[in-house]
This record gives sequence, C-alpha cells and structure tokens, in this order.
Amino acid sequence: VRRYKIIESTLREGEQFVGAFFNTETKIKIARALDSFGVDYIELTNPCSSPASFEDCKAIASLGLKAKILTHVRCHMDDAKRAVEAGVDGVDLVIGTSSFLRQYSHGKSMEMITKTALEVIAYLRRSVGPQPIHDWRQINCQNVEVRFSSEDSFRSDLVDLLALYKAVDNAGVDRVGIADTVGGATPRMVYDLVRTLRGVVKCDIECHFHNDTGCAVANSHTALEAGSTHIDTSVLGIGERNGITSLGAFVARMVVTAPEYTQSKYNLTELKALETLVAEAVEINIPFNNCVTGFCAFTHKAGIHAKAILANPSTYEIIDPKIFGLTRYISIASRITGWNAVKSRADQLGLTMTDDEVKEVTAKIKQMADIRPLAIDDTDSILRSFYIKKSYRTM
Ligand code: HCA
Ligand code: CU
Repeated sequence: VRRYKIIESTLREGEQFVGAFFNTETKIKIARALDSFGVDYIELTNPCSSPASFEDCKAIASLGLKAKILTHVRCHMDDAKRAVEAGVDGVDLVIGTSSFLRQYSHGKSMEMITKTALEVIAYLRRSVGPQPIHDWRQINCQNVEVRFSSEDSFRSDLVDLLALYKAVDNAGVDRVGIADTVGGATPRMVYDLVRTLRGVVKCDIECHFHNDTGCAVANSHTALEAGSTHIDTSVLGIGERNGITSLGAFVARMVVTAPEYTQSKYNLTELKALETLVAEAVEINIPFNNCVTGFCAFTHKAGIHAKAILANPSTYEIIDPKIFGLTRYISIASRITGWNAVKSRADQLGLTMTDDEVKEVTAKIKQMADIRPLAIDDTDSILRSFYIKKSYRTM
C-alpha cells in the first residue's frame, strides 16, 4: 500500500467525459499541472483516434516532463506502431475479455486475443514476433514500457483471464492491468481478484475502477491492500459515464493511509488549482461535497463540533486542511451553533465580549435562525449591532 504509483488518465479516460474537449494548448497545460503535482505517469488518448490526437501525443511526449508519458491503445499491431512513432515512454495495451465484449464488441476468441497480445508485446519488446514485419521493426522501441490490460476484467472468465495474464507476464510486460469497466465491482471482489493475480504474475499490477456504484476510491484502496502497485485516476474523476477514481479523492484517502509517502511524493497544495484548471476546461463546477476541495469539505457547523474543533481540530477532522494549503471554517449561521463558535467569530471580528455576552448574542442568533436561513453576513451584523448596543450600555 505504501509505495503506490499514480497513472493519471485525465488526458485519456478524462477525454471520454461527455463534456471534454481539450485543444493542444489545454492538454499541454493540464499535462504540465499534473507533472508539477507529481503524478508518476500521464496517460494520453490513442494517437490513432485522430490526426490531432497523434500530434498532441507527440508534443506532450517531447515536453521533457518528469512524469512518464503513456498512450492507451487497442491491443493491435497498427496501434502499437503508431504509439511508438509518437515517442511515448510506454504503451498501455487493452482488449476486452468479458463475453459481452467478445460477443458484442471485437468478436475475438480468447485464443485470438492471446495470439495478438503476444505478437504486439513481442514487437514492443523488440524480440522477434511470430510474423516479423519489416517496417515495424525499424522503429526503436527498446525502452518502451509495456502494460497489458483486459477490459471488463471482473466479468471475464477467471481461468481464461489468469492464463492470458500468465502468458503476457512471461512475454515480458512491465505491468498487467485489470479494469472494472462497468463500475460494478465491490471491494471484496477486487481483493480476491488482485490477490489471486498477485500469485500468478511477477510484474506490477495496475487497477482501473469506474465509479458507477460509487466504489471507485474504496476499490482502489483495496486493490493496493491486495498487492496492486499502480492506480488509474483522473482529475475530478472525469471519464466515460460518471467516470473513474478521482485523483483528489484518492490522494485524500492515501494521505490518511500512507501519510509520509503521499505527502513527500505529491504536491498536495496544488490539488485545488489542478482541479480548477480541469473543471474550467470541461465547463463543470467542483462538486460541493468533493473530497478536500468541495466548498464545505472543511466547514464545521454543529455547536458541539465547533467547540471541539476549536480545542483540537483532529477531534472532527481526519485530514488537516493545511496539508492541501486550505483552511477550515466554522459556520455560526444556524440554530445548531454554539457559543464557543460564536465567541471565536467575535474574536475574528475584533469584538471583545464576556462569555455571558457571547451567550446572550448566541441566543439572538438562534432565535433569528429559527425564523429564516441565515447567511454569514447576517450573523456578523447581529454580532456587530449587539456589540455596539452593549458598548452604549456600558458607557
Ligand atoms: C474503456 C477502456 C477502459 C480501459 C482501462 C484500462 C476501461 O472502456 O474505455 O486500460 O485498464 O474502463 O475498461 O477505460
Ligand atoms: Cu475506463
């Protein structure tokens, strides 16, 4: 769990989000921001998708970023060749293995899948494939990392799947990947599959989780517990349908599980700017309840909570907002507030009051809050006018 790596797929899975359109400039901006955040890998859309996809892939691969640049392609010789031409550091091969995908998508049998996979891997590994083709072998792909992944792994036949992975592992891939393409896996299913796979292959294990049933982050964490090494994320979780493991939510999880590693490896204070950049690029808002960066992620409201937070924030906070360069906020604009919270707000406003006075004004705030919803400005003006009146009284 401790030394996990992030494969950041905003520029691949994220481009499959319905609202995403990234021009070259935006892609480069996002790639630089991800690199500065410290992700280990940046995965890009298949260069075969369109002429611009190829050019953008080439451009990002030549930026000289610290992160390794990957592209995600179908497990097919033409795609692999194009990927290497684009100058990437690694190629993520994928093919569907569930009966759904074999029947309704590419129509290949497991034998055909295995055969093609071994050919493509052999080509990428520069060893002689079963059918060496002159042109392909002129391209230098000596140092290209190779990952092989099955789409819809959780609805694939386990025996077939393990046999396939064993074959590609022996063929020398750097990683195998499993994908919950439809987002239906539970943490227990993830644990079992990753654990079993861990016993079958020597190489690293990457995991990719869709979030259709809200389990993407939990599944990612469980995958690490079971022996997976790499997790796929996208900024704000954007992707096909409702997306995949969100980078921010995942690092929130991991900063609690593996604080030293997570804090030393990733520039967590850049998360908010990174999310804002991507949110603007795809014209969405950061969700109100987003981990860490949602507007209320560090807002405390109930009087009992506020009192304890003021005494020791860890009482009601698992993550210190400072780690992400953020601050906590205590809301006093409600009937459930308490006088400790109100006192702290009065102090912030520079209004000196005794405890009894604070208790009196707290009662006023509660009275008002029973009548209508209050905004912070309302409570501030209740505090200010109370302060002025009491100053007259004591004059
Ligand atoms: C998709 C492909 C993929 C691939 C995941 C992987 C998935 O269906 O668009 O390469 O590991 O979710 O299966 O994103
Ligand atoms: Cu996916």
